[in-house]
Amino acid sequence: MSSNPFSEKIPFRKGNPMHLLDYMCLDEDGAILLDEQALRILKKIEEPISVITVVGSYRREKSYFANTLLGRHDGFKLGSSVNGCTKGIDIWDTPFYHKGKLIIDCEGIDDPNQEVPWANKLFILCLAISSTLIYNINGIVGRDDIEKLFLMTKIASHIQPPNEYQFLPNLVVLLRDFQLDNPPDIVEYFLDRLSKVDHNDAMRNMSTIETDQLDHMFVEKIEEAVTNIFEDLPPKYLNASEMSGVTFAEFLERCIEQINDPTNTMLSIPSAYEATINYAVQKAYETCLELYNEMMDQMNIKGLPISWDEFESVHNTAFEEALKNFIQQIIGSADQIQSFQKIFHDKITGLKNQFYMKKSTALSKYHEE
Ligand SMILES: Nc1nc2c(ncn2[C@@H]2O[C@H](COP(=O)(O)OP(=O)(O)OP(=O)(O)O)[C@@H](O)[C@H]2O)c(=O)[nH]1
Ligand SMILES: [Mg+2]
Repeated sequence: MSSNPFSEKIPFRKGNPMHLLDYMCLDEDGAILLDEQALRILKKIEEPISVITVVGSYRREKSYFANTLLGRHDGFKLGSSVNGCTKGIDIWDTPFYHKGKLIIDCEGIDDPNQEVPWANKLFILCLAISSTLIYNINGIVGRDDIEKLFLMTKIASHIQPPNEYQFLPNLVVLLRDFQLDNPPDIVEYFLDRLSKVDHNDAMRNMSTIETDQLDHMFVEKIEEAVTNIFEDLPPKYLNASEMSGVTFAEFLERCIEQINDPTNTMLSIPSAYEATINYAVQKAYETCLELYNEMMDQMNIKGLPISWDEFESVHNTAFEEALKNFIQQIIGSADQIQSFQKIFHDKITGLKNQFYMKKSTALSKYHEE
């Protein structure tokens, strides 16, 4: 895709927008459909992840702001008609995942053509998966916006939070196109003097606009807002553990499974956490025991017999490496982590005994020969 950087102060991120999920309207209940390819991309991210989601009313320049988070004018698709442009949820595909930052651009939540249950589900899902939720308001904060925010606090009551840990994301209220001199006391705001741009066409086509065509105050306020958002960006937590892309993808799937279940009236975060923890630990057992086996197999390749000291030293190195990987992959409470480690230790002892038998057989054969 063409690339139109925003300004030097916000790092330019390469990549492309990608569809993460869609809503499919069925008879009475709709279903959220996840894109498998996007899931695969998320599952490749092994680092801790932070998730910034831009939500708000439809046709209010949300996608444009999501682009500025990527240091660009273009990126997520912008729409110039009165109809909603972004549908479902999009993510930025590969750009700065190595630093674990995921930018999410959402469908507007009150498009008149939209199904009301979907708008609620979309907002519930965004609350559950974000570490920073940017609520985009355009113009002066009016009764409508206050009502919408109030409605959202009601929607949030459909989420059952975990008992011990803080769960809800950081909320950034982003006030756009504010035209008065004294802004209200609100966490984030910025002035937009786009009306000074000579041609209306420019505003209709913000993805190709050049930064020096924009009012410098607008650019400055965007830079300030973006910098503040990244400075205060928390990682996405699962209780006290940081989620990696792998665990985030699993958590997302479990949340969607619950939201899609028509018999479910609450999104239970503890149960989505539990399923995610189990998935992470099963995967960790699998990959780390395999790693141990591979490292121990080196003995056979090099050729038995070896001395018992050498055997212990190969085991110790393989065990340390496997344990290090295991600890990196598992998540959960301190008690859970301790019990997972104990089980892992027992499993490794079992495998060590098998290698011990192999070596003993090889040794006795050696002495017979
Ligand atoms: N006045 C003004 N127009 C803007 C601004 N940012 C983007 N636009 C233009 O507003 C139109 C809509 O922008 P989008 O970013 O697509 O809006 P959106 O909220 O993502 O829209 P949906 O995805 O349909 O809900 C586009 O034509 C943009 O070029 C801005 O800060 N001020
Ligand atoms: Mg959009």
